[in-house]
Amino acid sequence: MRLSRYFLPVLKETPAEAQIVSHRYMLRAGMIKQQSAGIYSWLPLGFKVLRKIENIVHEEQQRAGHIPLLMPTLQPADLWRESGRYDDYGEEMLRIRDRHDRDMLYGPTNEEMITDIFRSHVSSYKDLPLTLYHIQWKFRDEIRPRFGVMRGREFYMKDGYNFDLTKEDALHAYNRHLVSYLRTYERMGLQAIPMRADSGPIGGDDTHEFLVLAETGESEVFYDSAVTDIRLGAREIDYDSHEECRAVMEEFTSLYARTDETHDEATFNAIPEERRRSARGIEVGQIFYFGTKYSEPMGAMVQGTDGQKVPVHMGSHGIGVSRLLGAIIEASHDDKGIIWPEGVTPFHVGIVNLRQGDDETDAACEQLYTALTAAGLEPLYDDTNERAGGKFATMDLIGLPWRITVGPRGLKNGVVELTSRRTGESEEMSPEAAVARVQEIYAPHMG
Ligand code: 5CA
Repeated sequence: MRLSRYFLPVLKETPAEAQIVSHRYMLRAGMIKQQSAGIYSWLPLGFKVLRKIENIVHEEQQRAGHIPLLMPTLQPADLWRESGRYDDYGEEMLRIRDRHDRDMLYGPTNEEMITDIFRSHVSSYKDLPLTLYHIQWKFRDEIRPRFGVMRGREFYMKDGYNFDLTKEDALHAYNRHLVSYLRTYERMGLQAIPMRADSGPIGGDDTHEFLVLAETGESEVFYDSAVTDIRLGAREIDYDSHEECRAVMEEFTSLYARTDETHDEATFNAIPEERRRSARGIEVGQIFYFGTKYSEPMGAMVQGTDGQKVPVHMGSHGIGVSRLLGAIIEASHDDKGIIWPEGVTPFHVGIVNLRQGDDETDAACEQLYTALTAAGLEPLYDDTNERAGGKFATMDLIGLPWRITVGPRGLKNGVVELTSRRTGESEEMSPEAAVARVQEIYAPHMG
C-alpha cells in the first residue's frame, strides 16, 4: 500500500477522552472512530488488524476440529424465554421490538440459538462429538463502556459451543479449547494465563478466564509467578487425544492462578512468598462447562448407545476478538506508539523515502516495494512529501515491527537501513538483503 493512496487519519493531539494507552494509540493511529458510547467504526488500519486476529482465531479453531458457521446478530426473545435467561439477563440486554410487535434482542451471546440449531438437526449420539463456532458482533449494554474496544457495547467475539454425549467427552472439549486458546494467544505474541474464575450469567461450575497481565486490566488476579514461565511453544498437540489435552490443561492450571472472584487467601498463602503475585489483568477469553443447563430446558436430546434419549453435555468458549487489539497494545507499546507483534501487524514492513521526488531514491523505493510484494509481504510505503521526522513519527505510532529507510546517502553505497521497531536497532544492507531478511523474519507467520 502506498500511504498517499491510503486512508490513515492519524491525530497529532492526544484525545482527551482516552484514559489508557491502547485507546489513545488506537485513536491517534486512525484505527477506530467512536460513533456512540462503546460503539466504533473500524477504520482501515484497525480493520486490518481485526481481520488478522480473526484469521488466527479461525485457523486455530479449525486446527482443533471446530466447525465455523454464522448466526445472526438479532435473535427472537422466545428462544431466551425457553432457557429462562430473557428475564435473568437484565439491563445489559438490548431489547428491540419489530413492526409486528415481536420481541427481539441484539445477541449478547448465542447459547440458546446454537442449542436451537442443534435440536433441529441432531438426534443421535453418532453425530457427536460436535463443536460449532462463529465470530460475530455482540451487544451488551454495559453500564460503563470504557477504554475503547476493551469494554465496548458492540464488540466482536468468537463464541464456540460443544455438544457431547457424556460429561467426560465435554470435559475433553473444555481441555481442547484451553489448549487451542493457548496457541491462539501465543501466535498473537501474547501470554494469556488461564485462571480459575466465576461463571456469571453463562452458568456452570467449571470455568477459566484467560488473562493478559497489564496494569490497566480491569480484573484483579492472584497467581504463582511460576505460571508465567510456561509456554506451549511449537509443541504439536493431538487434539483428539483426551490424555494429551488433559496433560496440557494440568500443566497450565495446576499452579495457583485465580481471579478475585475465586481467590482463596489460605491456599494463596501456602505458595512460597517470593512467588506470590497480585496484579491486574485483561480478560481476553473464557471457557465454560455447564453440562445440561441449556440442553435440558430446550430439549436438545440425542439417542444414546442404549436407545434412550438423553440431554447433551455442553460448554461454551469465547474469545474477545475486538478486545484483543487493546490487550495487544497494552502489552506491547512504548512512548512513541504501538509495537505490533509480527503475527498481527497490519503491514509487514514500512518503507520510508527520505528524499521524495529524487529520481534515484524514488526508484529504489519502488523496486523495494515490488520485491517485497512479490515475496508475498505487504509493505506500507510512505511516499508522501512529509519531512523525514514526520514519516518516522507516523511509522513509530502505527507500530509496524520493521522499517526500511531509503535515502540518497545510503544508496550511494548501495545500502538501505533496516530498523526494528522493538529494539530501535538499525542495520545497513543492500536492498536485496533487506527483502530477504524481512522474508525470513515473517516465514513462521505466513500461512
Ligand atoms: N458465551 C460465553 C462464551 S462464548 C461468553 O459470552 N463468554 S464471555 O462473556 O466471557 O465473553 C467472552 C469474551 O468476550 C470475554 O472473555 C471478553 O474477552 C470479551 N468481552 C466480553 N464483554 C466484552 C465487552 N463489553 N467488550 C469487549 N469484549 C468483551
